[in-house]
Amino acid sequence: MKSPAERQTVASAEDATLNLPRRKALLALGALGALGVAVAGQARGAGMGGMAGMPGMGGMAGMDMGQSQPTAAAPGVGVFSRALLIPAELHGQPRDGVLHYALRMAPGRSMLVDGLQTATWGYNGAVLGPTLRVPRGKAVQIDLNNALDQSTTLHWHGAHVPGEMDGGPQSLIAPGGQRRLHFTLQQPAGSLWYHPHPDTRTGPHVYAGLGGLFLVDDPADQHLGLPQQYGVDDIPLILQDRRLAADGRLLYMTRMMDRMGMKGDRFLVNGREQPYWNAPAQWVRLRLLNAANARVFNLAFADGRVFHVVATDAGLLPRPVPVHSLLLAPSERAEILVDLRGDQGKRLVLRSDSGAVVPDLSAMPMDADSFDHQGFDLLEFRVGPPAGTPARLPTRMVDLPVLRADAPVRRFTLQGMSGNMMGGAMGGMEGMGSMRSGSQAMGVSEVGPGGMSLGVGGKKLFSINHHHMDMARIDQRLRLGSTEIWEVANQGHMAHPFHYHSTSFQILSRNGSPPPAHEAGWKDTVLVRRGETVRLIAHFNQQAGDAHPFMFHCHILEHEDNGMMGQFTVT
Ligand SMILES: [Cu+2]
Repeated sequence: MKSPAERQTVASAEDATLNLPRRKALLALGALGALGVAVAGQARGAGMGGMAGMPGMGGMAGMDMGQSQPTAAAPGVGVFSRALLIPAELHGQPRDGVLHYALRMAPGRSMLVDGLQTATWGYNGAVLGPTLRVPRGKAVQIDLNNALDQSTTLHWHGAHVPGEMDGGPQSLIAPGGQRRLHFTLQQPAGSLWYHPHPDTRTGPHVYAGLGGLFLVDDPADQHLGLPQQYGVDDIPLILQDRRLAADGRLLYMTRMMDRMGMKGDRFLVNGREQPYWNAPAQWVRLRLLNAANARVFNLAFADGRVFHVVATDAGLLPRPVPVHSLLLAPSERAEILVDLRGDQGKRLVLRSDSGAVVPDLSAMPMDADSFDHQGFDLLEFRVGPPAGTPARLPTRMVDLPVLRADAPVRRFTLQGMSGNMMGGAMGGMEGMGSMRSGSQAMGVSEVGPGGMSLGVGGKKLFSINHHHMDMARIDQRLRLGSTEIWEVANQGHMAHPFHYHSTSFQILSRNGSPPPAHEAGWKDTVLVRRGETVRLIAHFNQQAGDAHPFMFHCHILEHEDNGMMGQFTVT
């Protein structure tokens, strides 16, 4: 068996030799693919299809609001020219009974797309970050170091930590600044993640490349027989989309419809476009993270095979749930088991069957692009011989406690962008190219990596309970130790992934019915479809005062950055 490092070396050598002829063919295919998409959009224009068919909107799909920036050709069909990268694991260094970790945010250069250099930001590297392994019940110390040219924060998404350690918008780290965190996690094993959370700038900071996985490990779960050889049969898949200029620069908020949520036409897994994975012919565990700013993935295998959901956002399910497809909204995670025992020598493709779900998720043409209406490939499995100790599919995993509320139901309503707001939003886009003065004079950069726009966050476009985010206002005050039901009703025309900090919840109901079995576990993000009302229950045992409150917000980052967030204390 090769170590992950050796496998990576082999992959690089293959890249160097394989890619040239393949790339040329794909560029040609890409141009054809783009043409096909445009035609399909027009054909569907009479219904809910692409904007190309909307009166007066025909030219908008290709319209850049700032500089004229031709984008690189973008096939939805898999490229599969380079091997999947597995993020390095970061285990804490034990010292004085505490596990020590260090993360440094810094600029770098990455080859997200084969053959193109892209300026990006990353943690301890050029893009994304290492996979932190944090054992349950162990004291940790984490040193953060900001080597970027602007302020940011680092939030532990899904972690049960106090407000002061949570990395919310109040916890800014200045350029060149540092911050030391201490906490001990007392929560089930789960696949959490970390990402920036500055007020009005979370979207561009994540888009620039910042984000990584953060696994809570619990020895109690290691006897279940689940695949747990990291990088061999237990692999993280960080799913994202990006739009690039022809010269490789990241394009952010350059089109009118980006305001509804930034979506790209290049599909990345662990920071590489549509890679392949040399998978072993055995049960494999995929830790899926939707780290896209706005796009919902409807994951499925091209051959339609069944796979088994074993974990939701923040913990294992009572038992595996077989499915043919799995909806994953921004910031949701799932762990799935796939049986590759009979597939040696075969190639399989993991893709998003987006078109199957778009009617549930959006009603307006601006909400969905051609990839939402059709689908796209993500990762090719090249199944080779088994490796290491084969694992199995467990029959039972964990017991979930039944929570009982001890406070009145707390109600939230979600409002999307209305027709008249749209006009305002578009007005806002026009000024984008010229808003580069202000804080630049104070030595704080107003652009992202490679000159990437930071967008126009801070507009009052999306709201919760008809309030827009205000750092100076506490929206909800909770009692420490309480167990509360939160009811979230979507009054808008598109689906919103609702997330709150400091705890994990269980979904009690969707429109009055129990959630599907694959959602009946610990979660921290829930997709609320248009017209839907969900009820969630959680225990609040982490403290947060007015200086460092917790956030509740939509996890479409451009919605969060433009008002769809609120603050709560737990005291
Ligand atoms: Cu939203």
